[in-house]
Amino acid sequence: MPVNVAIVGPTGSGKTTLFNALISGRGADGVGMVDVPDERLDRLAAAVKPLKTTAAQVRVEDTPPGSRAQRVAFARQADVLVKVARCFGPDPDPAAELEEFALDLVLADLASVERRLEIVAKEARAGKKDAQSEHDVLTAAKAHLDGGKELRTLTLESDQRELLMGVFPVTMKPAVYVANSADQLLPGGGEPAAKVARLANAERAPAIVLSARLESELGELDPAEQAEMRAGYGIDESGLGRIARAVWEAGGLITYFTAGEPEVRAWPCERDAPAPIAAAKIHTDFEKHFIRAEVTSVDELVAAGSMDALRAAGKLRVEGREYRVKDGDVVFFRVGR
Ligand SMILES: Nc1nc2c(ncn2[C@@H]2O[C@H](COP(=O)(O)OP(=O)(O)OP(=O)(O)O)[C@@H](O)[C@H]2O)c(=O)[nH]1
Ligand SMILES: [Mg+2]
Repeated sequence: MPVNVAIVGPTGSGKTTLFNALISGRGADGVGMVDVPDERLDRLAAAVKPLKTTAAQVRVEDTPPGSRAQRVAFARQADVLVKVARCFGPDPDPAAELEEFALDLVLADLASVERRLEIVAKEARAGKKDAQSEHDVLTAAKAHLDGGKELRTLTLESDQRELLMGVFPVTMKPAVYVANSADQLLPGGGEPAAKVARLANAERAPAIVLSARLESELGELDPAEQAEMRAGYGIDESGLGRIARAVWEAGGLITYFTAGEPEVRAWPCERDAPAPIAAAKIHTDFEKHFIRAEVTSVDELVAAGSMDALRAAGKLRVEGREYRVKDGDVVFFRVGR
């Protein structure tokens, strides 16, 4: 399943420009599927020469025009938020604009938390099991939101987190910050981008500096021209590549690979997922029928040329149900039926 990314942020910050640059023509009506660039996948494909190569995908969606409430509702359905801030044009004040935008999300969460709190308060008085601990978490969340802060910055134990997830808070979603910078301030982005970075650091979220307009212009060029023009701006990777890596980091994702002759493929997976859960990304039945995982690395596979060659040489590691699949693993899942 693709990762769902919503492009959100203040009005006129360049969301649609960035969206168009990211999808470069492969999408419509504000929704596009994007292949995540990954040099490891390219190396695997070059070594294995499969019939088909399939990249990990993100589903990118642009904020549709609408009211503030509609914009909040839109942000709710995403896995990861990409928050675009205006760092170009006259008097950019990205910190103030991002805070104002965040406030809409904070108010929406406050409403959900307060609604739930009313119910849980009654349950707690009636002595219902677990109601008191939920009441405590909601009260802490309410105080945090009352202070104008997003729930992402509230420190919680994992069981408390779980309880709070019950109200589907939008300010707890992982976020990536994009400082949409004026060309002449690239690659660093200057003072406006520094403000965005400070906001992002405060909540340990990744921040990226790019120019959405430049990225969309680059999309028109062939790869060699793109690379040359990027180098002229001191940029060494596409905006898409950098955003994808940040989305993976913020969303707690890793990529593992499968490498057969029919298909070489990259699979997004939650970090620290046990092997059967990782296998279920390929097919839901794989979780139940999981027998073992045969594991190697991209470099080993590229050197050997195929999984079969590694297996014959006894160089595939055999791992069981408890194994946590790692970023960059190349895996063959043995499943029963
Ligand atoms: N100089 C410069 N202008 C940009 C850049 N990105 C967007 N713009 C301009 O900013 C204006 C708004 O861009 P949009 O992409 O429509 O912004 P938006 O966030 O989608 O706007 P809304 O959907 O109305 O909230 C347009 O005139 C863009 O051309 C950029 O990187 N540099
Ligand atoms: Mg727009």
